[in-house]
Amino acid sequence: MNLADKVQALYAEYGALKGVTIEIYKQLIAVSVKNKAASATIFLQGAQLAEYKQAGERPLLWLSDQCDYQVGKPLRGGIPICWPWFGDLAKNPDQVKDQISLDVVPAHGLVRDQEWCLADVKLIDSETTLIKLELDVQPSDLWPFPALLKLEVTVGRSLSMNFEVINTGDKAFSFTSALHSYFNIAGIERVEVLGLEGVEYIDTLKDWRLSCSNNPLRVSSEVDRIYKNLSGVVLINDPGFVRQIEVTSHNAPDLVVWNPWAEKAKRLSNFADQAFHKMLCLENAHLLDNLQTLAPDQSFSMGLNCRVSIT
Ligand code: TA6
Repeated sequence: MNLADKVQALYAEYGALKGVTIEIYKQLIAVSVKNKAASATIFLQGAQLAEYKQAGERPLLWLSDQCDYQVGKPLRGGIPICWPWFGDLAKNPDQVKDQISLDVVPAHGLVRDQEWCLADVKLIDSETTLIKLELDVQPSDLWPFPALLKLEVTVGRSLSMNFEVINTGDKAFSFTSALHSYFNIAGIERVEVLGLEGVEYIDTLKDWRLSCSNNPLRVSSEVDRIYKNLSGVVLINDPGFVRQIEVTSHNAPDLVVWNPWAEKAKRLSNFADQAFHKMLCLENAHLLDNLQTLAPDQSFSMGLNCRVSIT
């Protein structure tokens, strides 16, 4: 089915719902929803949430203005889904790595550039819209295990996401994954991240050494850390936008904090040289020793809840 036919079919199914529109961005299809509390846009490719905005607030998420919107190219920004491995496969546990026979594989797994199916859009009430997407993963040279992935996004007074993995095959498999959220901030130099004090982290920029700090995190150079086994709310305090972003997760014990800063920003695709001032990634995940293994018919889910509060 070509792009126009897909859009027509989606309109036939969901176009009558209040506040729901089906949109085309160059080669990609997106579903936008708007209700009394918030609005959001999610792309079928990668089930990638590109924007969430509470009514009367600035966008919660950062999205590059250099996105290509091309088939097979994940958007830079929003909330990409990283599965069945996070980051560089070579840095993943052997139990994950040894399942893949190919030498060259994409970073952050294989579902960011796949077109997911829009399984449902429901108006729960005047302030809450539920969007469901699914991906039926077929065995391939890249990943030999069948699986069904489900993403549920609740757009309301806060943003909730639940990512589920179901082993639909007859063999067990292991994976790591993350919801790779890019948050929209006024200026990285003035931002503080609260809630990580005293939490051990792996510093991937310092030979993956374990470290810990009792101070709120302030960013003044490239940061790429994996905070381990944390619980509770993490806050981005953003005085420039006079707001805080609250991020909580469920069943995702790890949190990656990433900003490329100036040098790495120049090497990133679809990323303006100075854009590092305007974004900060907090990525709810389960990585390394928190990898997951699913037997046939077993399922696993993790998720996040984010909201903006005015300071
Ligand atoms: O989340 C941290 C990270 O692994 C960084 O090291 C950087 O590579 C970032 O993800 C973005 O990865 P991408 O493949 O989307 O360019």
